[in-house]
Formats: sequence, structure tokens, C-alpha cells
Amino acid sequence: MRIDVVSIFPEYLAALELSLIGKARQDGVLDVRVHDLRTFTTDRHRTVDDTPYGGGAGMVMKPEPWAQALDAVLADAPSPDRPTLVVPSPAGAVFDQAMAHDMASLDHLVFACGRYEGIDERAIEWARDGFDVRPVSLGDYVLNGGEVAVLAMVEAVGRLIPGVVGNPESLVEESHSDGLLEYPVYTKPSSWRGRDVPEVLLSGNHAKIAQWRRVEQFRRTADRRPDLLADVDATALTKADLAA
Ligand code: 6GU
Repeated sequence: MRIDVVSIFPEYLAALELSLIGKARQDGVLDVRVHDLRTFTTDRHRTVDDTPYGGGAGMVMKPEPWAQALDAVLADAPSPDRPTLVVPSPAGAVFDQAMAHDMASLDHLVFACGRYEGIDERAIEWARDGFDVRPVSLGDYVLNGGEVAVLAMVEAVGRLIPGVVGNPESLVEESHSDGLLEYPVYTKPSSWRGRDVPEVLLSGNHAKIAQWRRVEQFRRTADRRPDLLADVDATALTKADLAA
């Protein structure tokens, strides 16, 4: 998978050289390229922003550097297919695990990190000619720019690409994989500071353990994220769960 990120703070994306994503890049599984938006300016001050028409606080990113940067990305695209352009914004659709899976199926993702009050809307409209444009938000709060959101999204998407997470089994039983939160986990010692690991987990009875974990998933989800339960298939709750 090819990922291009355009930002005025390319150093922010250095974290993508670490851990599993960094390893996947070294292994050639992920081809991540970070571009400095300012290299696509032409004035002496390398200006990327200006005051908003209509007034108001803050600055708006000028459209032309974005068009230059995105044209350069298109010119160097790995295939003639339209890449997906993710525009991180608190005004976007909320990113979730389903969206991560959807993005993981794509060959070429491009992230346009806005700063200040955002990017001139005409640049976003213009980009629709060459890209499948998707404004995406991490949630209902405001960040200063798209870089931190891109770190989160590239990690969430990248770990779904075969070969990025060493043991693919790790992806099967985790929070949100079945619409529920993950069950609690424990390791040695079995008794620690007066607290014991739930006995069923020491029983060796795999059917009972699976049932206990399922119940804990529902308990935890009902407690912390009751909103998720509305979307969970009722058949996910088995008779065995209810009896527990
Ligand atoms: Cl994707 N960008 C910014 N700037 N703020 C956000 C966000 C994204 N998601 C939540 N807040």
C-alpha cells in the first residue's frame, strides 16, 4: 500500500518510522512518503496561509500550494486509479474501525493535513477531479491540525494490512472487531497484591473461558459504551451468554 502525507510539519510524521508501521516500511509492505507543503510554494516567504474572506479569527490555507502538492502526488501515483484523498477535519465523517478496514482495502491513500482554520474550500472541490475526497474526523473535539489525526489513522489502517501485524490472530479478538469492546485480560502472577485472576481463566475449559469473555464484553460495553449495543446483532447474544 502506498501512503502520501502532505503537511507543513513533516517532522510530526517521523513517528511513522517507529514500531510496527516503521518495520512494515522497512520491509516494503507500506510505502509511506511525507511531503512538505512549503516546497510547493513559489514566494520568498513560502506562504501557505492568508486571512479569511468574510472576516473572522485565524488564517486559511491558500489553495495553490495544495493544488501543486496534490498534482505532484498524482504525477507520481503508483497506478492510474483515482487515489483516495483523506482530509482530516473536525467537520468530517467520524473515523471508526469499519472505515479503517475500508481504507485498508485501497492501494493509494493520500492525507492532506490542514492547519489553522482549514484549507480554502475550492482546493478541496478541485481535488475531486483527481481524487476520491473524504473529509474525516477522529471525534468530536478540536485538534490544531491534521497531523496527529493522520498518525492515528495510518496506524489503525496500516495494522490491518497483511504483514504489518506479525500475528494476524491479534486482529480477530480485539475491541470493535465484532462491534463490542474487548474483554479484560490478565497475565502472571495468578495472585497479585491480594487480587486474583478470575478462576475460570485458570480452568483450562476453553468453552467456559470463551463464554466468560463474551459476557465480559457485553458487561463492559453496556457500562462504558452503551451506544454500541444498538448496532450489535441480537444473535451475537447466545443463550449461553444469557444463562451466565
Ligand atoms: Cl481529523 N482534525 C482536526 N484538526 N481536529 C480534529 C480531527 C481532525 N478530529 C477531531 N478533531
